[in-house]
Amino acid sequence: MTKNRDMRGEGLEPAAGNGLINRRALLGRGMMIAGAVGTGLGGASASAGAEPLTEEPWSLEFGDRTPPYQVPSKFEAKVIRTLSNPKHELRNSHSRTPHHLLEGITTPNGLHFTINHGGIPAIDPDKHKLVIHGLVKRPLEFSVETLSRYPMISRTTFVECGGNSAPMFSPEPLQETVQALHGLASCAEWTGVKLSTLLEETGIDPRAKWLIAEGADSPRLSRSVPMKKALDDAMIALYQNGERLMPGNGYPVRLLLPGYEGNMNVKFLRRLKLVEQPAFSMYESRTYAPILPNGKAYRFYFLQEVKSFITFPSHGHVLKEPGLYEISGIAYSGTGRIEKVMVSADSGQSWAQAALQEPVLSKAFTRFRLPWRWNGGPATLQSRAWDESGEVQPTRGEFIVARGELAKPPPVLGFNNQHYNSITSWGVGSNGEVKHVYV
Ligand SMILES: Nc1nc2c(c(=O)[nH]1)N[C@H]1C(S)=C(S)[C@@H](COP(=O)(O)O)O[C@H]1N2
Ligand SMILES: [Mo]
Repeated sequence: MTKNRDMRGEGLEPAAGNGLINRRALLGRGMMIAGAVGTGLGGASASAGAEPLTEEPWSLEFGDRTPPYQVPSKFEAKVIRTLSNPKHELRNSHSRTPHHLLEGITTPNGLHFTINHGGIPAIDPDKHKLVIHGLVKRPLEFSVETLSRYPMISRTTFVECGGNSAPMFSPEPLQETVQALHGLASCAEWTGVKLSTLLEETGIDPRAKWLIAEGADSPRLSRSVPMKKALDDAMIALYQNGERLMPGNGYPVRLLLPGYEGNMNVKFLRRLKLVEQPAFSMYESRTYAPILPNGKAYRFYFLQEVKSFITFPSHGHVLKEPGLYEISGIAYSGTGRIEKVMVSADSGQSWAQAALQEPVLSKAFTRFRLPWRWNGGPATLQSRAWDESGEVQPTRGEFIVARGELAKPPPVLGFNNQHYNSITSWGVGSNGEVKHVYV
């Protein structure tokens, strides 16, 4: 906590020159962003005499039918996930969340990112079973129906792939959207049964220190989870934002480990085996054991550490004219709540504290906002987050020294391109275009 207080940044309130506006200074002032209606002046004067259109450019005939399950407006057709394997070749498939086109903290189910290493299995929930066995007093088999009869909880939490933001290891900043850079993280309200509730039913042999979670998809993806996490906030999720899990997100049952590496959140969950030693499965020992510049590798890297990025404005957006904009972005930490987000518009020379939108939930996306007056000149926008444990997002300089850039050629075994949680910088040009830059 002392560390946190030191880094609080008193005295870092809006500095002169960078155009960041203290929220309080805005209260009581008109913002005058809307164009005046019908005055023909094109300015931002009060729109006295403004009237709605009398003839809409769309048909006023009786409108469309009401579908049993509604989907977004056809005018939102660009708000979609990007796919790494659109031809469905027999390899892994990623779909990425379009953060630059979304708001708030909830990722709609159709836009939640997915990674599936062996396609999406078509599991009949009436036939699916979850078995808990190994070092337990009573091995038990649960159907989806019996699981649904235990006391449930809902929890809003993010899931993030350990490989999210891997393009940030590139020695040159890639001109990509926040979707391409950071789209392997999403946040939803998950509902299900606490794993500790089920472990009370089976009983735990005191020798059990780990459990091995296994999926019912073709790779039988499996990961080792410390018992401490299993008994803390691990959850067997059945619902996602109020409806049953999406097929790509683990239907009908998934393991949810709030704040832990995406890969450990085993989907299509069929088995939990309590054991004394971790399994050292392929995904934990090869794929998700990042190699460091000194040649050593992490044995386990469970935590998704404190991170933030600006979603507006970001690459792909164009600012039409100088004036007032709201910088908006997402911050999160696998450790707990977000404590503070600082924003800079001048490459980190001065910083202002962003407003955190309520609710600020533990291990969930937190929306931050800060008004910014763009004067039409070049600006470099950055965000930096602190969590309640006092951890702070490292600067890019600090991060690259510790973790390295992408090796050329890439290493044969393992990757040094995981768990990037440093700062993202967006350069706004005088033409209003936004570039990805390194500072
Ligand atoms: N059974 C199974 N579980 C899995 C996977 C998988 O392919 N099969 N992918 C993992 C990976 S790599 C990640 S990052 C997360 C992604 O969760 P999501 O697809 O719900 O976003 O699920 C993990 N759980
Ligand atoms: Mo992942």
